[in-house]
Amino acid sequence: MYMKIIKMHLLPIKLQLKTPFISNHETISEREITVIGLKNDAGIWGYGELEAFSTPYYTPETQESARLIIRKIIGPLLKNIQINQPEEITNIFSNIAGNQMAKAAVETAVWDLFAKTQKKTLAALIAQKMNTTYRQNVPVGISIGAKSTFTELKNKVFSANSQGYQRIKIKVTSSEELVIIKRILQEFPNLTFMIDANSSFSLNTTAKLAELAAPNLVMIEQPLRTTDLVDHSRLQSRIKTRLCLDENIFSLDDVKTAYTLKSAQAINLKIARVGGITNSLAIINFCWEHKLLVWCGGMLEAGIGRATNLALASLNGLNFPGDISASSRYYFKDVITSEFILEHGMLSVPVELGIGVVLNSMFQKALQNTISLL
Ligand code: OSB
Ligand code: MG
Repeated sequence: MYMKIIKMHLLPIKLQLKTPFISNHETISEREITVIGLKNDAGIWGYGELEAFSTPYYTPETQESARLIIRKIIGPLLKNIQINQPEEITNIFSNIAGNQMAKAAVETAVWDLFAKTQKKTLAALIAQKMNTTYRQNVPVGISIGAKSTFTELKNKVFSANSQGYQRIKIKVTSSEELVIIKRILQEFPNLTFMIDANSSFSLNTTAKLAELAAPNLVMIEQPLRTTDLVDHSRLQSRIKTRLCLDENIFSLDDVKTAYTLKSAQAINLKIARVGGITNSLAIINFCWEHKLLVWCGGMLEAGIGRATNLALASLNGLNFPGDISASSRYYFKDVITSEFILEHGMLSVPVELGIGVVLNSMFQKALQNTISLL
């Protein structure tokens, strides 16, 4: 039994963040996403979310560049093909260098569509592909933007903890901020912290990072340059705290290189950054085999991307709570009809088929009114 994709629609949407999100790369106040809608020959819709940012600071792609690639290159590859399994899509796209987020936007929509044709949730389908089980309630953490004073940060940490988030990630943009981080780690000895430098440090920061080691600091994410794995390896050999990689991981090959060089002990896995779910599952398998820790990251997704992440994060065997906060943390108005609500530090996986969320009627209408690119 195979399916054909007969329509592909793209809908760019801008969402206002409740509070600007500050990282070393940029300050984001408005999140632009693109919803991808695929319709198969049985009239079923699958949805994906294009997660590139408007600017090429976090990764090389942008919303506009990725939409161009989807329209001109990826869309035509879907024409008149028969799909038996969602993994086939990754092979169909394999001649396209890079452009992981463009590929992932379409590939995740195919997974959603496929799960719906199989009358399964995406979470159940992924668990089945991985020969393991999944959780109905997924432990999650929060990522707090950078550049707070000690008092501001203390209040944010207090608030995140009282909402129930199971671990707190703090963004840092310079080594000076580590003084504040150190005080926060001491102030909350019973909470679990990560820091994420988004490439703002260099090996000159080694001594300060070594001093930061504490039982409640479980990892330092992406301390060094986005293109580096060698200096990360040097840094990892000189400090006690485990390193985690984000920006330099675009593929399983990158994970293998990082593992071989001992550049990190953990991987922040983002479906969008590695080109989709099939690649994500291959990376998780590699990490499990080689005892690299792996967990599901986030990048300010709207409802469709959040639901897709949650399906992946529901897999039993991911090692840390995901960067998947409640819907209410980010946007005044999301693109889906339901809301992800935090309960006891967990989000529950939708029980409806596929990603289990529905585009709200205004956006669904707007999406269908765009011209199909197939
Ligand atoms: O580095 O993990 C990151 C957001 C945008 C871009 C990069 C990152 C992040 C986050 C936020 O840390 C995670 C989230 O809550 O979506
Ligand atoms: Mg990061």
